This record gives sequence, C-alpha cells and structure tokens, in this order.
Amino acid sequence: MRKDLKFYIDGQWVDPAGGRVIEVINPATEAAAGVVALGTAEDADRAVKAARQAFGAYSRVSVKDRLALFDRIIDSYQKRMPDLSRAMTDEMGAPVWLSQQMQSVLGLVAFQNAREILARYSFSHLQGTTRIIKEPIGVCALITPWNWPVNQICVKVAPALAVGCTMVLKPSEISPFSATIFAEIMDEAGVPPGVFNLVHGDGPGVGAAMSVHPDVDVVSFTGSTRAGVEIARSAAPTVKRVLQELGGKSANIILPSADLETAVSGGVAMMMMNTGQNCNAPSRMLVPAAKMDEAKRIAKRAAEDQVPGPPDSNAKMGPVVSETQWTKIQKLIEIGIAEGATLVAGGAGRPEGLETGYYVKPTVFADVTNDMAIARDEIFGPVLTILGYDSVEQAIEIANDTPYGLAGYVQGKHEEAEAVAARLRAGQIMLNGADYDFNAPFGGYKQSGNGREWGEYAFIDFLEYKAVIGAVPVPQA
Ligand code: TXE
Repeated sequence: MRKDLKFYIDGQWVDPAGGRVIEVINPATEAAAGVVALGTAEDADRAVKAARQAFGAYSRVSVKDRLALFDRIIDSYQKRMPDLSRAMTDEMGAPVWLSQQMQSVLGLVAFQNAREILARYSFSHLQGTTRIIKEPIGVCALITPWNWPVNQICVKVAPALAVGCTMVLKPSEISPFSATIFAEIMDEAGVPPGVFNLVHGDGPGVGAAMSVHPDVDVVSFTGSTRAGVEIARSAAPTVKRVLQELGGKSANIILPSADLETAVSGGVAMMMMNTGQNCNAPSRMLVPAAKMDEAKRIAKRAAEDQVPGPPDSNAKMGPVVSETQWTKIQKLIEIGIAEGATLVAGGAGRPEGLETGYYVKPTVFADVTNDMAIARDEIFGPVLTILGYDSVEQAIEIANDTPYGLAGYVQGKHEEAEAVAARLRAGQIMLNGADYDFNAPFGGYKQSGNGREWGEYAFIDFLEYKAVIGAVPVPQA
C-alpha cells in the first residue's frame, strides 16, 4: 500500500498542516491502492508563498540554463517512466499497454516539445521604435484531473517552466500517486526550490484556496465544466487569468464519400480508447440517414471487439476510474434507452465475468436525435451515440448544436472534409483518422474552455506582454 503523506514545497518533502487522508481506490479491484494526505488552505498558502519567493530569481534564469534544466528533467523522467505507468494503472485503471505506450509517453513528449520551442523562442522584438517583451506571468496554480494524469500535469508544467514561471500543482485526489512520482522527478532534476511545488488535496480544500489566492497570477485548470465555473468565480475578485480545458461532446461527421467500414469502425475504436474518458472523444457519430442500418452493423461488430478486462491483461479497455463515474454512466445508458434510442451494443450493468471493478460494457446507441440527453451530456465513458443526417448542411448544423466546442472529426474525400472542418466551431478538427500533432494548439471554443495547450500556443497563456515605447530613439532628421 502506497502512503503519499507529504507535500513537496520549497524543495522539501514536508508534512501537511492538517491530518486528513483519503484512500485511493484501484478501480479494477475496488480495493484501496494506498492513501494520500489532503491539504488545506494553509498548505496551499505555504506553497504559493514558496513559489512567489522563487519567482524573481527563476524568471531571470537564462534560456541556456533553462534548457539545461529541461535536459535533466527529460533524463530523470525517462528513468521513472515504468513507475509512472504502474502508478497510473493502479490509480485510474489504465491498461498496462496504454499507461506504458501513451499515458506516460505523452508527458515526455510535452517536455521535449517545450524544450525545442524554448530553444528558438523569441522573448522580445521591435515594432518600429517600440520593444515588445514577453515576460513570465508569475505564480501559476495548476489543477489537473485523473483521466490522463501525468500528461495533463506535463502540458501545464512544461510551458510554465519554459517561460520562467513558478508554480503549485494540485493534481486530482483520485490519481495522486503519479503526481508524487512526477514531483520526485522534478526534485531529482534539480529544479530550484520553490519553482515547482506539489500540494495534494481536493477541490474545496486546496483547489478553491489556490483559485482565490491573491498571490496567484493564473489558474490553469483541466476538468469538469462545473469546477471550471467555480474556479472562474473564485478567481474573479483578484482578476487573475483563468485557463480552462473543460468537457466536450465532439461530432464525428462521416460524409457520404467516406469508406463507411473504415470510418465507423475507426470512430468506435477512438471513442472507446482510455475507456471513453477523453475530453476530445468523438462521442457523436453523424452518418448519412440512408446508411444508418449499415453503420449499426459495423459499429456493433467494432464495439464487441473492444472487450474490457483487467489492466494487467491484454484487454483493449480497462474499468472507468471510480464508482461515481460508473454510476453516472449507468444512469445515462438507462436514460438513452428510456429516450427511445436503439441500443446496438452493450447496455447497462457490468460485462459478464467482471463483477468486481468499475467495468462498463462498450455501448453504442443509434437512431439518436441531438435533443436526447445522451447526445447533449458528456458521458465520459465507453458510450457512443450515432445520429443520422439528410444533408451535409444538416450534419454541420447538428455538429455545432452543442454548448461544447473542443474537437471535431470529419471523414470523407479530402477537399470535402476540409470544407466541413472550416465550418465547425471547435478548437481541433481531425480529418480521416490523421495522427495527433503534438505541436498543434489544443483547447476549446464555447463552453469547452479557453486558452490552448501544446506547442508554442501553450507558452502564450503563461506570458504577459510589455510594450516599451520609445525603446529605440527616433532618428533625428
Ligand atoms: O471532475 P472535477 P470529476 C468531466 C467528465 C467527468 C466530470 C466529473 O465529464 O464525468 O468532469 O469528473 C478539482 N475548485 N471531466 O468530478 O471535479 C479536482 O480536485 C478547484 C472532463 O472528477 O472537475 C480535480 O483536481 N478545483 C475532464 C479537478 O478539479 C476543483 C477531465 C478535476 O475534477 C474544484 C475530468 C473547485 N471547486 C473530468 N472542484 C477533461 N476536460 O478532460 C474540483 N476541483
């Protein structure tokens, strides 16, 4: 049993101010994987003070020295990848293959990309006689969720650290172990004391205290829309910047010109990846109404291919993260049935032979209309909805008819797909199963949030712009 009872503040492993602890549940066994200490506003304040204290000196560290620091972080990160993967499998149920090949790798990619960008980044330029300087914003509060635990930490820490900010991380209380290992990596790499701090805790205890703190300059948050709104509200009186990466209900438009077999089966597999716990999941598949029956047949087969099983097996899918999430998903599946959608695969209840663990049957609903709850709410589990459309114009309308705007997917002849992409109100559109581009901006339109992660776009959110007018004297005539 792991016991993560210390916080990392000012370069030291310290005891929390209070004595609250909670169990971390392994979702595959429903047994405790360990315990974690829950911090308080006092711990948050101590960490923010350390970050503030460290900011002046760290913001002036040369790019050359910051690059050397990144090299050391990348080095110790690589050494600890097996530990990070194991921790993520135990705390959030990711299959071992997924935690090894993706969950831990993406964090490394975030640091490697940030290093490359930093090496060529320009922090100042002239515009006529005005010098425009990009300066680190200051102390960052980073609040992260449990679905891609280390990746979500790294996509915030790497750009913040690259531009010269200091920070306090509050990871999800559901997946804290990988975050502790990440703090050990930062310590081993020799990140100067106070530059990176870790306080474990829950939203009301630590997250809220960081959001209201007058000495925090920016809150970067990934999680639910509910928490995002609360954070923005808490941050408003001190006018701090709030970056939000929230939920999604992304459309996957399959155009008449697409190869239906490839598009539908690919869409199902993508939906089920990480047990459907992805903010950019292609959860609304739009197919030409005339092809609905064929799409159902393909989707049923593809869903049945996604057999869930214990994370240490070769199963494609593990359990969902918690009993709370399991119950939420079950309720939505039952609502879908009651709303009159056609259940094509899966359904409520645990899959056969998996009575222990928060396993969900890979589920597909067809004949869904966009006003149904299963088409509107983010289910955040392995549940796909298929909707029919009569014209491409209507497909675009349905795709955009959602309060969310994080991602979109289009399958079909290239020129047609790109024309449709131009009409979608979402931050990232993937055409024809293209590979991820980790230098492309990632973030939401509408209620999916604001700000962008990944690539040089992530730097912008952690910078202030200063204009020094008259920096170059106007030449005398
Ligand atoms: O998220 P929470 P939950 C969505 C998904 C999921 C739902 C609920 O739909 O079903 O959210 O998940 C911290 N002030 N996503 O309840 O509560 C919390 O401690 C400050 C989408 O687990 O938002 C944790 O660190 N912080 C998403 C983080 O917020 C607060 C990923 C996320 O937890 C807080 C996860 C508060 N008032 C869930 N309340 C994505 N965009 O990828 C909570 N937290």
